[in-house]
Amino acid sequence: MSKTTYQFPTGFLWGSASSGPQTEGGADEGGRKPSIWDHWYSLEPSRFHNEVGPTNTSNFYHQYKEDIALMKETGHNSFRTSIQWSRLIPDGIGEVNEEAVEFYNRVIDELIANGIEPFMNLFHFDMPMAMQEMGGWENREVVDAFASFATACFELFGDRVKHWITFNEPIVPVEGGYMYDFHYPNIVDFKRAAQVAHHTIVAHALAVKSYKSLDLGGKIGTVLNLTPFYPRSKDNAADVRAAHVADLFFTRSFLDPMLKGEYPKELVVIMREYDVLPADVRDEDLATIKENIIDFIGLNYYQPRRVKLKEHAVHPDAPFMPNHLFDNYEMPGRKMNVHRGWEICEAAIYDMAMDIYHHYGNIPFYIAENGMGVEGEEKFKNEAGNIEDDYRIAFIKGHLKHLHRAIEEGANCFGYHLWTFADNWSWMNAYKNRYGLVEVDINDGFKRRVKKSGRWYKELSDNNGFSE
Ligand code: BGP
Repeated sequence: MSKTTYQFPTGFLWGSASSGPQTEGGADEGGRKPSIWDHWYSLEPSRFHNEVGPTNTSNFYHQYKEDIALMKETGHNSFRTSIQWSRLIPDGIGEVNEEAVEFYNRVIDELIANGIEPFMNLFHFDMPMAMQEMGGWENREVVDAFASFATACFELFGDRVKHWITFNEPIVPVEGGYMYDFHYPNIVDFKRAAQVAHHTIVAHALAVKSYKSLDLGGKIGTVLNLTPFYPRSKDNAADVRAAHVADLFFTRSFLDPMLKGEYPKELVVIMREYDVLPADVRDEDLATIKENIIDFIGLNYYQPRRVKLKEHAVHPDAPFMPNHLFDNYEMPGRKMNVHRGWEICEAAIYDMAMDIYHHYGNIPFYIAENGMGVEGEEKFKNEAGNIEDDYRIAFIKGHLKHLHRAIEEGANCFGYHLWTFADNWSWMNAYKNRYGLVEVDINDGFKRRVKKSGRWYKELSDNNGFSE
């Protein structure tokens, strides 16, 4: 059988994504103060897998040089991490921590010296505790404090960092913290969730405004998790409507204000009907959102969501949630990542790319996260002790084929970042699911060992594609 070659555009970015809180460790070092994660772990350690908390994570704070060398070895020409607000401005507002400035300067300079383009994100679920004590995203003063933090980052590092990201998956703290009880402050109240979402979007727009006013010659974007929604039956109007409503709540809610400058009107109508619109939305907020559109977008994709019409009644006293308007649907025979319990649907990456192409002016985008989490990955070690993760290589190839198809049809994609470079701490899941190109042994001094996928990723990047 003849081989097909998947060649990507010249200058395509290959790399991976991670975040400060998930990799740095050193939570109590260098003048950092607690974020909501340190605080929540101190209250309820049992809610974290194997009670592993955020204090040490993967020791990047000390091992960043070794890690950056390994990034080079695994073919990275770009890499995303985040600046921890709780490290740079430990009280959220006020003094900049000089030790943090030195640390992030060293990381950025080391990346550039190794030919790796830094992508810097400003918020990866990590609200400083001092800000949460003031009400977190429910309080407008926190919105302004974030804008000041963003400006400080641009001024300190913007001479070298040319790709900025305001937020990673901003809907996740809304879901986790105010709807579904998997982030601190564990509130279950959709109207407050909507307020948090709105303030997050204003904070994002203010950061974009600040960046553009500084004229530093780089680009600013955001990273959204755009899980596509598919109806159980394309021929059933109620199923199609259910998928549309779910998509309004979970996709268009952030995508439209960030790329089109306004909230979807249909979503506003539904939220008004259920009396869950945020209490405080000002004309000046809407103007700020309208005037500050991003330059590019990062798309995170792991799994699709399938929905059907609401078939089961909701208890009349249950707090309103969007899934009162649809039910989840499990497609029989779906392809699974059995280790993580997530569906694998590679073609969805094509649908996401074409959505941006058709409905958002074909704005430049990159895949900012995609990856395969595996629990108990040690069982795939060979005799030499190296993890042979052929399943991860197959996963990446499967998605790249569909991304390649979208690019051939005109999608404006400039890169692919895998989640993640080296195994890292993942919130409540701690070290349960391993995603790295590089293994991190948390029981043996955070020792790194390149997996088979890491070696393959180098070939992929060197060849700017692959053949099969
Ligand atoms: C994404 C987040 C990452 C990371 C990843 C894996 O949504 O942006 O921070 O945690 O998911 O998650 P998990 O370990 O739950 O599989």
